[in-house]
Amino acid sequence: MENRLLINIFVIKKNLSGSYICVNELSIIKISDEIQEALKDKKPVVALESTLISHGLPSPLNIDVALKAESILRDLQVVPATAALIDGYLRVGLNPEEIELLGSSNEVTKTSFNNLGEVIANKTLGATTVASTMFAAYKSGIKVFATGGIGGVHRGSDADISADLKALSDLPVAVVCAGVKSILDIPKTLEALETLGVPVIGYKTDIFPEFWTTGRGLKLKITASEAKEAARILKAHWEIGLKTGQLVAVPIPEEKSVDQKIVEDAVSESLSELAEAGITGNAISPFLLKKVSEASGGLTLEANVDLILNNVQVAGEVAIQMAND
Ligand code: PSU
Ligand code: MN
Repeated sequence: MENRLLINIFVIKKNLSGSYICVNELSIIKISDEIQEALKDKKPVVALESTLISHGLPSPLNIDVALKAESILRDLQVVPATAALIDGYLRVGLNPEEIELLGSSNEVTKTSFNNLGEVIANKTLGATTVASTMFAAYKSGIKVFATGGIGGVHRGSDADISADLKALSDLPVAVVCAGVKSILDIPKTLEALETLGVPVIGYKTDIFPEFWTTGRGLKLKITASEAKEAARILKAHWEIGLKTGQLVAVPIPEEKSVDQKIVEDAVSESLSELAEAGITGNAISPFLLKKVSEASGGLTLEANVDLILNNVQVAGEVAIQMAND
């Protein structure tokens, strides 16, 4: 066992967000100097995940999108904090070469709570999902995180429920996303979020967004008309003492929304291929994303990029408002 795991086992320190963590955790979680500095100065920071780079989008488009997401934040004077597992560390804040590596290597493990320890222990390359990025954000003291869409309850199999829902139930981080992919059971996912006490704030909408489309009419009870209002609601939830994550659900811009019929046909074709291919576990979502893109003639892939970048912009604006106390 290495020294870093043996020393300071009983030393507890306050992290940047004011909660207590063990020093040995701190030494496995490496937060870049720039991000540490920004958090210390209460400047806005937005966490970004890496599974959408390694498993969600094809290469080299994935690298362009990941770098573009960072530059959108920088243009807003917000510090990007892309998370990944590299050389035995949970890293928060990557350089462009590391982003390129995640986007081009075939050896990246999709990492959630159930295999985070294993990827750290074996020092392999790992991409963080919504769940593990929320964990990285929480441990670093980052309050806002942008992604494409969260995982949820899978269609046809109530037993396949993404650990993203557990993370949302357990970790106080705001996840800015375009709702849930229609490869999942969206009404059941919304019910699960309600049961877990996770607020779903519709951003300029009262309809739950469905990733590639603006949504088919599942009503939301909370709406924010601008970033400031979203930040006010997010803060109040935590200030009262609730500890869950929260969703800011941002619809894909209307003009970029894919036709509902095209999505439905592509999803049902892909779901039947899934059954034939015998794909299981955490390979299901990446398989379906790829198939839906093929079946829609690339329309959903284009929309996926648009919605990610739109969410990043909104997350940056929300983080600025969160930082304005
Ligand atoms: N958003 C995207 N593309 C993705 C994802 C989100 O636009 O690939 C990833 C996230 O990392 C999320 C994961 O956590 O999909 C869901 O995987 P699963 O259903 O296996 O929990
Ligand atoms: Mn699953």
